Amino acid sequence: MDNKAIANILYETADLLEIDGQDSFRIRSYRNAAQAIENHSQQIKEIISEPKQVLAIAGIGKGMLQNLQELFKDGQLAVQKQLLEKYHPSMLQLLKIQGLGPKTIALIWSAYKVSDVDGVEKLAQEGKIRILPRMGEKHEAKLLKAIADYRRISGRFLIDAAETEAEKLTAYLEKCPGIDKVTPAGSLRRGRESVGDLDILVTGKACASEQGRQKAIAYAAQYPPLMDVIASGDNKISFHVRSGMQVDVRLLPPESFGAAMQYFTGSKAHNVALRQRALKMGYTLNEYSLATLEGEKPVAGKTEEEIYAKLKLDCIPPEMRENLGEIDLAEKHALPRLIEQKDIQGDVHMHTVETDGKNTIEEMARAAKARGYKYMAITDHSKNLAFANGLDDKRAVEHIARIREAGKRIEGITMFAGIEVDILADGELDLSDDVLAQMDLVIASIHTLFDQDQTERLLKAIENPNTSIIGHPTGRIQLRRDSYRLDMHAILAAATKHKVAMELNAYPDRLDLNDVHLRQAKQAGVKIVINTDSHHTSHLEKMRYGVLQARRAWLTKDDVLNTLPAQKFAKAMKHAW
Ligand code: DGT
Ligand code: CA
Ligand code: CA
Ligand code: ZN
Repeated sequence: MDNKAIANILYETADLLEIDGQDSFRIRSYRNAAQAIENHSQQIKEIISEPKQVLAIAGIGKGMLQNLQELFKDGQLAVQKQLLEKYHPSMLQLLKIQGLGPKTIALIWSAYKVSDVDGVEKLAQEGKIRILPRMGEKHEAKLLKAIADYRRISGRFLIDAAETEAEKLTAYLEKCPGIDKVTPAGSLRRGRESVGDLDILVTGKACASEQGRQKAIAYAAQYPPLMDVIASGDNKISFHVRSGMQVDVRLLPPESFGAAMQYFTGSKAHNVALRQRALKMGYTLNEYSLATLEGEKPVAGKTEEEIYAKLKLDCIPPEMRENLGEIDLAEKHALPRLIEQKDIQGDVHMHTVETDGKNTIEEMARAAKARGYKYMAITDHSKNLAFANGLDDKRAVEHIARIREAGKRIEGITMFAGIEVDILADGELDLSDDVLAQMDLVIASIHTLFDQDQTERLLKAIENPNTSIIGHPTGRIQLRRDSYRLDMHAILAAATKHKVAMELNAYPDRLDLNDVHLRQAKQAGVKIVINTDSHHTSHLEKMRYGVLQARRAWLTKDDVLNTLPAQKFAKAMKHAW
């Protein structure tokens, strides 16, 4: 259980206590502890056995320490469990609806004893919400819209959330006797930016007999975060976990594991194309094996590699399996050598306590160095972002001096002084040319006025000779806010002309440019920089989601500037590549 997971449980418990009408002091103690843990740089799991260290965290007292100890011992909190039993686990889903807080949920519960999304929607449709105290027609209409929005996005989860769920469930299933391999397949394995449901494949000798499978399925049904079973069969169980995510667990005998990996990794389009190829070659392909058409004699099934090999194909990386021409390339032994995490030499978009980051220059530098990077850049916000305490010219110059000074002190990593400067309404940059020219690199980003078409603004920013990179170029926040309007072709053409790089923001809720845009960029000859946009040392590891996205777009090392050595990279930031 990492700090984020602990914080989530504490936040949820606080919400449930509020629904239950408990005293505000107690509720606040849970929220404060959640916030402290979320922002704590050290993992609680590493210090839980040393109470003094846990108590040293501001916002955590003796009572909360006991809660944390219980959480690590039992995997859950008794108080939370009791409250979920008293109301219903579906309460947690209601809390995820925008604008529907614990107070309103408590009100609805006390009047109608309803605690699920469908039920609340029905009440609103029947005009039964508006008649509650402090509510009205406006509230009711807003609630209906919020439920519709929730439905639209709640079907999907961000890749990091899906990965965390998959890791927890995998660790649990691996402990089942007779199971020796548990692997996620589906869209998660293909590295998609969001995931609909989890597909978990399980194999081992337990999967070879009916009795063994029954035991394994019964074991899976005991998974503590399981909320409700959707379906359960001889070799499959589907259920929801507490986050609302659906999980499909499938049991396969070892001789079919490769065929199942291939089939359930997908995509569907890739599978259809592959099956057609198999048929042409006199085979049939399904989730159990590749077999001869005549006599149905299996010729491959244990591993994916042998299936692709029998079909006379190089093994295709999961991120490429979308039927976009990858099968032709595999046949010609011409698959690209996709970029890998180890190719990344530096991370050049991150914030510090000087604006809205949580760590100092020094802490960020040491964390980047610990990841093995050769270089990094500090790029705090500019003054237009007032709520983030953005830098004006004077503070920016002082900050550059501090970054350069830290760079001298910290050996083994090159530190670039940069800025994430706001692109203003008219496309001008938020700091003076003279200050921007002193930077090693300048990331220009849009953070305001999302409703208008951004093409002119971005073109103007690209033409500014100080701009090195356009940050998170579409402005989308996945599952919350769509991209602003922009003419991507025009922007990419200008970026090529002015040798301005485009960012692939690796932070899981951004991940823009997306795969389609990245392919367009490559075609237009635009170079990419993959950055985490870290606001905390713990965010630096999000780099791998950016790398996955780049792989989905078939990018190689040569397409990405922060695979270059430091000196060459520095030149590229001044339009020389
Ligand atoms: P998701 O869950 O929406 O993020 O996307 P996937 O790709 O994980 O899709 P899912 O969970 O419906 O199915 C997992 C894989 O199973 C899918 O990628 C390919 C395979 N599959 C599912 N349905 C079919 C089908 O009708 N035909 C074929 N050939 N494969 C299928
Ligand atoms: Ca899936
Ligand atoms: Ca599925
Ligand atoms: Zn930004």
